[in-house]
Amino acid sequence: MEIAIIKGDITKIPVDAIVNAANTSLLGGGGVDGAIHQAGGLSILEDCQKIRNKQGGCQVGEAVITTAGHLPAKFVIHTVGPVWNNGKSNEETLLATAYLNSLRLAVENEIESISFPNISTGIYKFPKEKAAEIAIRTVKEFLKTNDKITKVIFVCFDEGNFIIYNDLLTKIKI
Ligand code: AR6
Repeated sequence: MEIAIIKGDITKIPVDAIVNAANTSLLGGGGVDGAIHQAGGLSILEDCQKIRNKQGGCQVGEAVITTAGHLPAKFVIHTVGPVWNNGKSNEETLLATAYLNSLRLAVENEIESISFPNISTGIYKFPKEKAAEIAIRTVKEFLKTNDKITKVIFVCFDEGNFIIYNDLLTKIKI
């Protein structure tokens, strides 16, 4: 089992499943969500619309799965991280749940490699260091008891997150 950290654009890195930092509407947006829909094409939005028709979107901390369209992946897993509210709205637990539910959905779909963006650390303003710690801890704990996923890639778009992840990856022991 391998955990890798890459600096770059998540839409360019081949994996079984790319995780998207979506919003509850599943209709796309800015940031990584915009990049994924733009690069993946309309088939992703069509799948999102089917999910909306069935269950009305995706709650914070939940995850849903769609085609990956033109992306170099089989699936996109859309999860919704919390908006940072000074730690007063259960944001830390909700962020961990977003990672966990994405990993569970990956296992259910026999996904072996999965890439994560730094969920909630852009438009949703979650403090980067705290978010990285939660992401790394949740993934490490999950991999300890699951051997179906063999590779997890944290894709950092900005230099700040890249430095934080590299610093924390070996420091966080489970
Ligand atoms: N590849 C990898 N990471 C990226 C890319 C990319 N192409 N583009 C941005 N990032 P954000 P959030 C990083 O704002 O904070 C959307 O409008 C970015 O540097 O995309 O969870 C949704 O529809 C940051 O570190 O997501 C929601 O409304 C990380 O991705 C809302 O934004 C997350 O930033 C979600 O906000």
